[in-house]
Amino acid sequence: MSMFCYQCQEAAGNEGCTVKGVCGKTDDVANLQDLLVYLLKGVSFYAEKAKEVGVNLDQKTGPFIMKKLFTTITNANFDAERFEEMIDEALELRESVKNEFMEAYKEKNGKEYDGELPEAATWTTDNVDEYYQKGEEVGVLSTKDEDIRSLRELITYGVKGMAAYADHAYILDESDLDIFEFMQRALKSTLDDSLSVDDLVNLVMETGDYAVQTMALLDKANTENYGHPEPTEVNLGVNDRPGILVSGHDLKDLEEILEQTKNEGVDVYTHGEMLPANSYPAFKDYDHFIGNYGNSWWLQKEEFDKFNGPVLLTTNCLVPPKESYKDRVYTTGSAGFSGVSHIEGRPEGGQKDFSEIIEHAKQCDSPTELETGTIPGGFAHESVMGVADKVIEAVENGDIERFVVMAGCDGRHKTREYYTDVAKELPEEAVILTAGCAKFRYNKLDLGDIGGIPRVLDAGQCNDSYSLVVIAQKLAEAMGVDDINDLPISYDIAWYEQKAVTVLLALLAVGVKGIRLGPTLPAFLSENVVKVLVENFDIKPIGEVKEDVEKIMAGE
Ligand code: SF4
Ligand code: SF3
Repeated sequence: MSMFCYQCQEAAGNEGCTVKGVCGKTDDVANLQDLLVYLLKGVSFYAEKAKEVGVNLDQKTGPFIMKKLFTTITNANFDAERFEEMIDEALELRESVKNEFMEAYKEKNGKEYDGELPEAATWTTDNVDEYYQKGEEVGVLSTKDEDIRSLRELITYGVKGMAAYADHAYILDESDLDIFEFMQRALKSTLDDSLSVDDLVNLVMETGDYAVQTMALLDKANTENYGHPEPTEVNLGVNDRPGILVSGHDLKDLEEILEQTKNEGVDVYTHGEMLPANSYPAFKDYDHFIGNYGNSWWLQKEEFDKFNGPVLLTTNCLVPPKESYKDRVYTTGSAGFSGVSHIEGRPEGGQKDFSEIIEHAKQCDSPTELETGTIPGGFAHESVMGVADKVIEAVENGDIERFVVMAGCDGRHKTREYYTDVAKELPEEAVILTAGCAKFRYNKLDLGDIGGIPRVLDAGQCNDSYSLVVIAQKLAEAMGVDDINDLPISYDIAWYEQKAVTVLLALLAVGVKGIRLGPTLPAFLSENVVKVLVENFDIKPIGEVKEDVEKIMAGE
């Protein structure tokens, strides 16, 4: 076995990728990612120990841990060289926080620290070649007990998704030291052999609480910077000028691309998870912001080929590019791929320099049209609550019988046709609430509306699942319902990568019960951990379409 990864829904055989990732991740990159995460746990160890002797290093360690964790989520970064550099940096930072802790300890206690140190806090080498071997040793399977391993990984993946959302907020100048503190405490806890299954279950629940806090922070950052999303008909067609296609989740990158392409004779389009950007007031002012091109991430091989111009991946999900368009792919931020141009970070107080992409676009043909027409978007909490009276009236007079939350991710597997079929099978009295790229399985079906309310209400990106929580809470308040589980809302969630794990834990944290999860339950959940989730939260796997729809409509 040369690697082991089971962090996403497409893990080989729903057990784990052991030779190469289904996502395209090589064993080298997988092992380097495992070593990086291990060292981040070592950094977290010292940062948390330092607090015990009165030194808070979170400003220094928090952002570092957040940014590096983000690069290890599925389909973000495939570049071994970048991981080698990040490991160098992690070793350097760990050394520096170790020294700060040791000095503070000595000063406070009048003697050298002689407590235990986990290996993640001590292992080091000068030889880059050893990174690969070490990564293989310290990965997922290094925890032997299956339940402890399952809980440690569940926590780690929840924190990875949290890191991604926290980073988006951070880029927009919103941060919260509590979140950094929790991320470190959680990572440090995964090194602690004295913690029981119960301790770790409690930490899983706490991860959910902090997931809610992080998503709320990002919601604040997005809406304060770009306004509240408003109901919008998003154009699916193309113009006849060359274009730049922006994918991923980073709104700041999109903003800077739009600014830098003004009057350049180049248009800008969104792909995948960037689609919701079309509904933000701040971006609507740009005449050369044309609309959305294509569908969800896994279709990029065909769609990027046809786009003809440069494509910028601001985050996941990147599929290893085909030679036919590889020279037109650019990455930035957490994203990376060996041999693909990477746009460097933002200088203090300045903008990223996208001139290379803009000049490239000018040499390209305009995009080949894939489709025409529009799709509705922009139904985040503010716009849905703006029509709350109408919604409540429709519920009270029976026009709306049920809301079905179908948020989450999309993926390659044929089994995901389930979500298209459920959308088609749901009766006309059901409204789908969605967020994340899961929506591409049904957002172009013509499902009509209920008294002007579209039957697919798209709140935005996966992080905007927070909006769906706010909508549920506000509806409960307006309808005088104490428990959100008493609302006519069901949850039929699709997951793929670790941000969906974060979203799932957030939903559990706000008390949602009876979630259907598919297309498969995570490979990283052991039988006993599944039992805990079933007993406490009535989580269930998806079943047959017709039967599930009947149960959903019956509130089961
Ligand atoms: Fe396999 Fe998913 Fe890990 Fe990629 S991220 S190696 S597909 S489990
Ligand atoms: Fe999609 Fe990757 Fe998860 Fe943000 S873009 S939802 S899969």
